[in-house]
Amino acid sequence: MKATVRAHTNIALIKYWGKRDENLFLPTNSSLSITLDRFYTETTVHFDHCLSEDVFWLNHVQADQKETKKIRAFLNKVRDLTGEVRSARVESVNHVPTASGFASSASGFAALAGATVKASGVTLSERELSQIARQGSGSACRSIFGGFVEWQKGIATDGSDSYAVQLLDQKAWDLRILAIEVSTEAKKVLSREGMKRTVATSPFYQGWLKATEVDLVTAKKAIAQRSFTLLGETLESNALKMHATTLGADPPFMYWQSSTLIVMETVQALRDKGLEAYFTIDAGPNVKVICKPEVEQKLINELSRLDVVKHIYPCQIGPGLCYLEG
Ligand code: 2P0
Repeated sequence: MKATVRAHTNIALIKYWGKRDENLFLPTNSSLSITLDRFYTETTVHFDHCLSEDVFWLNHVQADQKETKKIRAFLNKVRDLTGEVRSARVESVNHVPTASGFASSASGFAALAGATVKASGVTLSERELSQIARQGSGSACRSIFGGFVEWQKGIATDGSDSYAVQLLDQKAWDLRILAIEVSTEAKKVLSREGMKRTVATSPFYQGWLKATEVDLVTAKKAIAQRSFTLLGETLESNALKMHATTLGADPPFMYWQSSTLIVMETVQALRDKGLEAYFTIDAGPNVKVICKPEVEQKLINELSRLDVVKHIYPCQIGPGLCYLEG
């Protein structure tokens, strides 16, 4: 059996930063994201009794042992659940700009979860799919859904209550996201390692956990009320707090570059002049700027004047999993 699924990337407005269980990918805090229309992964999974082991092709090239091992470990988790015994050929294509630093693990594991389950001939709820995708990469559990999505951390030790839920669908609130590329260099500290080090060593981590709980409540209220200012202030402050924890880690690290700071300062200066927009930053130097549709073009014009800006990708809010033919 064969299935092809498309899943879109997401960006967190309230960040996932830290695990309480690394094997099950259980987070220490709940997070909230929007799914993007622009960047996605398409994955085909074909279970074939002629194959003696799983094979993985990424962007039309056969992946190395290390990458294939990660995919195989994930397929094993799904096989345990569905009873599938055959090996699979997995073909994934990332429609994320090459080496842009925009993460594709969320869309990658969401698409893989959807295609593997479908190809096994099993029907699961979106909630169950979210729990499976989570075990490939935490943020992937949010990419099962479109629109505004909350990943509820849960408290159970087996992960049964840690999954994403949709807060608003794709069309409910038209906000725009500018993905601002300032660097295409590979990051020095991968997010998985970065969050682990922060949890273990940063004296600011307990403060982060407390504050982010409050931020989540505020962000959900802002979304329910469609209050852009409240949401923007909350998401910007939450991103800054996440990055503050990395400065306290041992050894300390920082995802920002000078170009990152220039974009951040410019967004704040434009806001002071009445162009309302807010930034967020993930585990890398690139910046995402959130705004309303009516200021999008003006903001693009202003930000593209900066020498440090290599590329701007305008995005809208995107859909959840799409099942494709073939
Ligand atoms: C997020 N990040 O909420 C946060 C903000 C990075 C900064 O989710 O170890 O690739 O695979 O669960 O999902 C990146 O972490 O980490 C991430 P794993 P993942 O989007």
